[in-house]
Amino acid sequence: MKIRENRVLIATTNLGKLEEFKNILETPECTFVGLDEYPQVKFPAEGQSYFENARIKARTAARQTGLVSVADDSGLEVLALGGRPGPLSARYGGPGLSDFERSAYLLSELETLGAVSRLARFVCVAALAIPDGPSFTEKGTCRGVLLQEASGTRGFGYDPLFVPEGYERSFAELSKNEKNQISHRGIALRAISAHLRKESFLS
Ligand code: ITT
Repeated sequence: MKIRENRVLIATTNLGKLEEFKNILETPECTFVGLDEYPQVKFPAEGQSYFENARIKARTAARQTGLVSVADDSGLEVLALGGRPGPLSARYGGPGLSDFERSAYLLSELETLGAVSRLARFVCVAALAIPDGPSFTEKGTCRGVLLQEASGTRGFGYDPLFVPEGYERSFAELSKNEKNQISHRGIALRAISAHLRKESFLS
């Protein structure tokens, strides 16, 4: 199986993720393109598990474009909330909320519960799909604690709330490279990159 023109489609509608995918996967052998070049791709509704969702996103994009495609399904798991919001992170608190409003909703929920523990982790399952070929999935996690209030302006989603273990700054206060070195997405995508670089996939 050869990668056509070495083009690899990053199948995400989340611009924060897209930028991280490009930085983490960057390799001279491949040209990475986004869904802006393939607006016709239609994704089915998401299921309940990271693995199922990631595989479906990558396989759907590969089938509909004929390109090798990568995607992820990710989320924030909060110990005091029994692992919520988890795979529902993007929609937590209801549709139409901004990242800031979603984070505020999560904080207010912890406050209402009087939660003592602030432990949380990010989870990312990344998937690589080869058209008419195999798929691969890889998981990455990053443990940390949640702040009492948002801090920092970089990144996306819940980044301003999350301080990774061993750090005193939130993901939104770290540089892109610092975050990508230790993040759930960095870990999962570097493992996916190893599959992508396998000689048999490159022309
Ligand atoms: P695509 O399905 O199009 O990729 P999405 O944002 O809907 O976009 P997910 O269903 O995987 O993707 O939801 C992941 C959500 O988890 C994301 O929207 C954020 O709210 C949160 N999240 C995941 N990784 C994150 C990170 O690195 N920093 C902050 N929040 C993150």
